[in-house]
Amino acid sequence: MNILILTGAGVSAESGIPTFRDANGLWEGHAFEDVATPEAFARNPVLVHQFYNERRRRLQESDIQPNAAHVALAEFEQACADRDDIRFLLVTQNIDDLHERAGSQNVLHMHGELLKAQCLESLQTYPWKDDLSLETPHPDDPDDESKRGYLRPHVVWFGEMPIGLNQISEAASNADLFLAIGTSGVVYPAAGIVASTPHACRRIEINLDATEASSAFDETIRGPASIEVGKVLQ
Ligand code: BJW
Repeated sequence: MNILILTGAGVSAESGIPTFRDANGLWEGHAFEDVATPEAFARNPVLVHQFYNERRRRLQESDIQPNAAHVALAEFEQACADRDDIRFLLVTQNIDDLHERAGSQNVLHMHGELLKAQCLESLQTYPWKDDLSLETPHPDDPDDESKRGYLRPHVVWFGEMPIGLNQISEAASNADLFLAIGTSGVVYPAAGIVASTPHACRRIEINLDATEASSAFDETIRGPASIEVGKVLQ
């Protein structure tokens, strides 16, 4: 049995991390064109760094912790690992590390990771907990003044290619069970995964509300991820 799970911002909402498109969501205070495109970063890197610096700091505050949905997914992964007849892939659009903190071992972050920085020149990524700025020394060459400010947040902006698409596409086309949790289904290619699962696949959506993608699912469960994920995976 092949199981593919896709999570979105809704899975981390109950941990205190704002979603994008809900009331009080991240895009309410910012036009995404100003902070989440390569053009925005080229135009105003200070603003973009500030936006991600604030989110990186917030993610590391002590009240931000995995919730019961993250824990249920980690426990399910562990249960699958003990069985030869189940293949399991967890794909997240989230850039937080709450799946890992809950114990998930193998998470595909298709939109990148907030706690990593990427060198603009080599594309090499580095674990990163601190603020980034145009003055940040390059980790490979901290004394080279001319190589300051070469790091960007390791996140996938609009117009950029998401990470791991071949693996995701292979998992989708072989899936027997596809579960989408807490995602609005408006951002592609993630929103298109459900349509690329085979006819016989069982497709379940867990979300507080109906989404643009709901009609593509066989079952839609309305409720908070922290309660519904554990019930479905029991
Ligand atoms: C709960 C809950 C609780 C709340 N319990 N539920 C026209 C048509 C088709 C595509 C395009 C188009 N024009 C442009 C495009 C492409 C574009 C796109 O999709 N745009 C659309 C907006 C139209 N996509 C791209 O550019 C992507 N790249 C690309 O396409 O490359 C080319 C290519 C790819 C493949 C093949 C060939 C070519 C890149 C997209 C990158 C997205 N980046 C962001 C920012 C990442 C960094 C950051 O965090 O700042 O990723 S945008 C943002 O949206 C973030 C998220 O991962 C992503 C999805 O959001 P998500 O997770 O769904 O959150 P919300 O807020 O939207 O929804 C939360 C949901 O949870 C809601 O439904 C709530 O109800 C629910 N919820 N609490 C359960 N407790």
